[in-house]
Amino acid sequence: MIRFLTAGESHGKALTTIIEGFPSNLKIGIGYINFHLKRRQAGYGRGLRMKIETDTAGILSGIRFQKTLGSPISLMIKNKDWDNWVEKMTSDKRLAKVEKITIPRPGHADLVGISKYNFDDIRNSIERSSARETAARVAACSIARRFLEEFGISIGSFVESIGGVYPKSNFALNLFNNNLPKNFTGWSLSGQSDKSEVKALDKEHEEKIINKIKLAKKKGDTLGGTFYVVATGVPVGLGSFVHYDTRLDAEIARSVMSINAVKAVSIGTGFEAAEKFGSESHDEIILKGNALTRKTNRAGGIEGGISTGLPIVVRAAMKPIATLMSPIESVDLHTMQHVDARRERSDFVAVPACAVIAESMLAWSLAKYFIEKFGGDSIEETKDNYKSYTEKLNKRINKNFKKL
Ligand code: EPS
Repeated sequence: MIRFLTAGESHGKALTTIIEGFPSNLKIGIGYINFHLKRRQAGYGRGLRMKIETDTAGILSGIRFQKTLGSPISLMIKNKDWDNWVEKMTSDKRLAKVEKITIPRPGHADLVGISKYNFDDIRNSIERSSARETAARVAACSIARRFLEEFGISIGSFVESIGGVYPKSNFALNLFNNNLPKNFTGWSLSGQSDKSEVKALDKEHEEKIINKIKLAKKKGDTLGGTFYVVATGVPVGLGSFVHYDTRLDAEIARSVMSINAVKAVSIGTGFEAAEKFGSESHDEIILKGNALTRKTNRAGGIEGGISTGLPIVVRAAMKPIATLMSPIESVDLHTMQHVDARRERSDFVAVPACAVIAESMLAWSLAKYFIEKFGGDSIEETKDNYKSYTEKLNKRINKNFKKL
């Protein structure tokens, strides 16, 4: 079983993470982790903070000569902004001049946080609920992503809409119709979308989105959006229908929904499937050579909670950032008067970053079920187990049914 924990406040000294359960001898260099950290920082519409930080991880344990040891891996990302926050965030005594925050921002964790944890300063809620934490997740999940690459599993994403601006032709249809370029991989999607400041797949769409973001900025407002995350090369058989908590779709929904500001997750055609006839929704089973597969992929690569071998297609929706420069109404908890919500430095849009984080969380969920199925203390052992299963899969089906 793999697991990870993250620790760290948004304006604290650093973020840290401990990752456990990966086999030994997996090759991974710090450059790989930092590459994905940099991807998470990109995107038109981010705030000033991203100009301060250049997220780079340091490896504290678990990796020697660029190979995992099988022991817990710990990583640290220092917050450059810490220098400006020492007095406000010190673990030592509060100085009298450090202001307490008393006006909660609607849509943020401010009010629920002080209610639940009995705080007298909203800063205590802001810090850990901040999406800064997702930097540590991306670092941790890059181990999972690297691991999956060893088995030809590739993950990428693109932004479908920001502020309701959709593309003229939606690439998602190609995914559902199984009408994909010959050497299509999940990563090839990111190869294309990473070239765009808003992770859009075409220039016209990008321009329209940027105009919408400019409008939001001008109004002191924020935007959310939708994005797709796709994994290719996933073998048949990850996850199971035997229990509610072993289904791959449920696992993925949980991990993507856990990302700050994500309010909806669907697999395959999702909500649209509910409007169709069964004959328009399901994927006909066909023979390709002597392998069984599906004509289309409306199911998004999962049937009965188990991966089908077709691309895993996840769509998610992120709500607009909750910190507004032209704020909506709130209550000052000190005076108990109606006031404008507090302005804080923040992003206007973070949907492209959210897509990268979702890639990471999807990598984690797939690695979790992959390791559960194939096990192994070293990567060599995992590969042997994987090979034996995949090579015999079709032979077993043929043999079992020929006997009838
Ligand atoms: C965030 C507020 C902003 C974002 C932050 C998430 O930070 P700050 O308050 O320091 O300006 O930039 O995101 C990150 C720091 C990051 O690394 O993604 C929030 O309130 O959630």
